[in-house]
Amino acid sequence: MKDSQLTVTAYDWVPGFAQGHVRDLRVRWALEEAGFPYDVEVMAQGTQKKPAHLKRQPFGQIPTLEIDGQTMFESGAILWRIAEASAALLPDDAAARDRVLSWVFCALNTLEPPVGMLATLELFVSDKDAAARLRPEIAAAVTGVLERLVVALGDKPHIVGHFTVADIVLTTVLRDVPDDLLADLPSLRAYVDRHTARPAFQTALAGQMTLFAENAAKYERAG
Ligand SMILES: N[C@@H](CCC(=O)N[C@@H](CS)C(=O)NCC(=O)O)C(=O)O
Repeated sequence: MKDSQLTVTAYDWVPGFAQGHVRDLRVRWALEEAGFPYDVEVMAQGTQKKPAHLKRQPFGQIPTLEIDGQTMFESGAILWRIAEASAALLPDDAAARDRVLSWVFCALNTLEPPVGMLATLELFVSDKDAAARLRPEIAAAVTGVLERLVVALGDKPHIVGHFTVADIVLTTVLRDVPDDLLADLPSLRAYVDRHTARPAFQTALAGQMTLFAENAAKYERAG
């Protein structure tokens, strides 16, 4: 994969609340950690729902990763594909790899759904009274899974042995948890800070944010 032609899709701009949180970040971060060179295909807002993109991503979303002309979608699948090609992201030991795979699925299937539900409630539900009424219940569901994660992580720096792809997925999900819910869980706050301090994360984040800064004027003009 190191010598493959790799192209990740990214938006040219998103609203402020989503900046630094769009899922091409995960892919860029994994590629940076692996040391695999890649191009970025910058997509103007709206083009994600056009037939050309729907052919490669059936739901009109990003990210996709093109690998030597073959396109993959779903950030979890893409990250696993990258990890399988990089010793920087997966341990050699088969049992440890299985634990990493379990944690990747856990991040996407157990943690991300309630975190995403909370974000939907806070950002997209137009009935603000209904959102405020429902928030405590959804927040409790998020806290419930986070408290189990605290126990599983214990005082380890990474979720399985050394740094792996599971830490990338977990960190990107935890970054979407509102501050008030992480405030009482210092080990998770420290976990996020430890991983987002990595140079590969910082490079990936800068790559995403630079595009938004470059294209902001175009969208602000459009109102
Ligand atoms: N499960 C998908 C979710 C992808 C997703 O939700 N992508 C968002 C950006 S983070 C998107 O492109 N949404 C459609 C849009 O903004 O029009 C994945 O992990 O790849």
